[in-house]
Amino acid sequence: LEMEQDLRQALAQDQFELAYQPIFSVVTGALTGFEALLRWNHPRRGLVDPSIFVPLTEDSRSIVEIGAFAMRQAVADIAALPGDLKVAVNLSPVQLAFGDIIGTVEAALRDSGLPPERLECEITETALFESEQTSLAVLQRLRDLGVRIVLDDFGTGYSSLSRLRLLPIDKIKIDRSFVLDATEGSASAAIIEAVTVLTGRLGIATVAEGIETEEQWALLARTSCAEAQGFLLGRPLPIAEAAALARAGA
Ligand code: G
Ligand code: G
Ligand code: MN
Ligand code: NA
Repeated sequence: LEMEQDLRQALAQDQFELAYQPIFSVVTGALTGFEALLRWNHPRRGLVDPSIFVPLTEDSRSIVEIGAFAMRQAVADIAALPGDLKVAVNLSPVQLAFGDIIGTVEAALRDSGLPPERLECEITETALFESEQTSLAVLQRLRDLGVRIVLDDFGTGYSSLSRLRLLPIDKIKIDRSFVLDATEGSASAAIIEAVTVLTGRLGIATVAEGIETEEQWALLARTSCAEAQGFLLGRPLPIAEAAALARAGA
């Protein structure tokens, strides 16, 4: 309750910031972009993790305004970097249902000059299935702008592979639970391999998350997965450090 009260002033008091986790090409090892991750810099508690405060902001619907801030900031930050790096921004289903996400994205792209194809909107599989009709219509309109749609945490929800072709998505992010168990010859490794082949046939790209060991990275290189992120490759970084990484790769 105390946290909910504090959250009400957090946006006005500039307490939100973004961390940028680098994403790399599995094939070339080159930096391809960043996932923007929200952080709440609480005056007494310090950095509060989104898994704790995002659900609270969804209940009060303040995620609509906070999410709009994150979208504008992330798009502006990445547009200012050298090269043609992409930025992935997480969207709450509450933003799809109640906010003017289309207007927010249009304004963010217009004000920053970022080409729409360099913006990826991540939505979790579970969220998509919960409020399907509204979400699908909004995702389709985002896609009409030229923005890419990524299905986050893929494999943890009600994934039906055959339904993939019906969803307006460009990429799936293979959940870290598969990567965690992906040792040579494991079932998880077989699933990653099969999913990347199948999505490839459907024209859907793949990114794997949660790469923590050299073994997982090497194993991924033998699948058709195009991109990867994880603590082995790079932690979420403040924008200044993300910019340094971008300049080094440019
Ligand atoms: O950064 P971390 O791994 O702690 O993120 C935890 C969760 O918070 C992830 O599921 C991530 O998708 C979510 N998250 C991070 N940033 C945002 C954001 O800007 N908006 C929404 N809706 N969720 C976010
Ligand atoms: O649900 P979503 O994919 O948006 O969550 C992203 C979260 O995953 C971020 O909070 C980030 O800190 C976390 N994350 C990124 N890489 C790794 C990793 O290699 N291992 C673990 N355990 N978490 C990771
Ligand atoms: Mn994500
Ligand atoms: Na995820």
